[in-house]
Amino acid sequence: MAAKAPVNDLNTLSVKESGNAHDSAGANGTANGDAAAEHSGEESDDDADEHVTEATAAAGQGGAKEKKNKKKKPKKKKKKKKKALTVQTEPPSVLISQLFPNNNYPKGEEVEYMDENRYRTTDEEKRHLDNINSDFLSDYRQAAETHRQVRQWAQKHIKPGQTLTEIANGIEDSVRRLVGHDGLSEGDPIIAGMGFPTGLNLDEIAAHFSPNAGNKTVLQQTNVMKVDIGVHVNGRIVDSAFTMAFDPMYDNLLAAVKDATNTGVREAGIDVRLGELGGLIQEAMESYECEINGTTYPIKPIRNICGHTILPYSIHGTKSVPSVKTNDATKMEEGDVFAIETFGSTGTGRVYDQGEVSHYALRSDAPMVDLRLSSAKSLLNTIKKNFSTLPFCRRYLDRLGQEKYLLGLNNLVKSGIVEDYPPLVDKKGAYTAQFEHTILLRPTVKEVISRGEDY
Ligand SMILES: [Co+2]
Repeated sequence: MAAKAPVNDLNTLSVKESGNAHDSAGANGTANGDAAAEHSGEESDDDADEHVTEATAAAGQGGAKEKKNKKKKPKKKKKKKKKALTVQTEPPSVLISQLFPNNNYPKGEEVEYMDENRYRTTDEEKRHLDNINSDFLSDYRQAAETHRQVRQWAQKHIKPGQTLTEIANGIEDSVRRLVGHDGLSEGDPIIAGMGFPTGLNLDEIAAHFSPNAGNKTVLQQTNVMKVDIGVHVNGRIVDSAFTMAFDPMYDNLLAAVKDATNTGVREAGIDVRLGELGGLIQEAMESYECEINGTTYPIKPIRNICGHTILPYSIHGTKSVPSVKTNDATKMEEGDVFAIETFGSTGTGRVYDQGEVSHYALRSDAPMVDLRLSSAKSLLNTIKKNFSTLPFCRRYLDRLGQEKYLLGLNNLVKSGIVEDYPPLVDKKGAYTAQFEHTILLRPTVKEVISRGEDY
C-alpha cells in the first residue's frame, strides 16, 4: 500500500531536511501481539496430528469429499491416520501452518550487507540479536508465504472478463483461509488475515482503489492492473504488489518498474540514505520507454508516491523512500522494515486524489474527541476491535454485518480519528505500473521477505 509523499509539492532535490525522522521505531522490538502468537499455527498442528479428519475437512473440499466416501462409522478403529494435505489446492485452502509445521516457514531471499556492514553476517552479537527475534521472523515468513501462494494463484487465474469484486474476494478469501482466520468473529481479523484492502488499480489509477459494494467494473484485455496485497500475522504486515497486463504492448512499462523496484531492493541496506536511494531508483526507471498504440512514452517515476517503513499493525511508518533523487539524508537502520515500492507512468508522473474512497485506517495518534453521533461511536468501537490501526475498506465492514455506516465513517474522518485514503490517479489516459517488496533489515542480513519465483 502506497504512501503519499510527505511533502505535497515535492520538487526534485529538495524534499525535506533530514533529522526529524530519526527516531528509529525499529520494528523488531515492539511485538504487539504476543498473546495472539499462540493462535497462529499451533491449533492446526494439533489438528493435523490428532483429528486429521477434521483438519482436512476444514482445509478444503478435497478433505470433505474424502470424509464422505469413507462410510466407516467406528471412528476409533482406524489407527491409520488419514494424511493431512501437504500440497496447496486451487483455489488455495490449505493452512500454511499445515504445509510448514512447527513454524518452519520458508525464508525470503537473504542478502548479505556490503562494505562497512559486511561484518554483520558473522558477528556474534548481531547473530544473537537475530536469534531473539524468532517470533517476529516466523510471523513475517508465514505472512510472506501466504502472500506468495495467493498471488501466484491469482496471477494464473485472473482473466479479462472477471469483475474486480470477484477478483478481490478471491484473493482475500484465500488469504484468510491460508492463515486460518475468516475474520468474521469479533477481533479475529486482528490475529491474522488481510494487512490492508486489496488494491486493484486500473490504468491511470496508481493506488488505493478497491471495489466498494455494488462495483460492477469488469477487467478488460487492454487494462494495466496493479494488484497490491497485504497479509499480516500478529500485526506483521507483508506489503507486496505486482502489475498484470494482457497485451504485450505494455511489456516495457512493466519491465521499467520491475527494474526500478529491484534496484531499490538491491541498493537498500543499513546506513543507506533515503534520498540517494531515490536517485538510483529514478535512474533505473528513466532508462526505459514504452510504445503504446504507436506513441512512444518515456517512463516517469511517480514522484509523489513513496515506499515506507512498516510498523506492527501500522502500514506507514515514519520514513519514506522516494522514487526520485531528493535531499533526504535520513538513513535506513537496523531493525527497520521497509516496503520498497515504485510506480512508473506514461502520464505526468504525479498523482492526485480522485474518486470514491474505499480505504480507511484508524490513526494511531487519533485525538480524544467526544463523538456526538452514536453511529460514529459504535463504528469506532467496531474498528478498534477488528482492525486496530490496520487499514480496512468498506467491504470489510460489510462482511462484519455493518450497515448504513457511511455517515458515521465520514464523521470519524472529519474528526481526525480515521484517515481516508482516496484513490491516487495520474492524468486520464495514462498507464501506470507498480512493483513492491517488503524487506527486513535484520541485524545480520537483509531479508527480502516477499521475494518469489514470480517477481
Ligand atoms: Co506499500
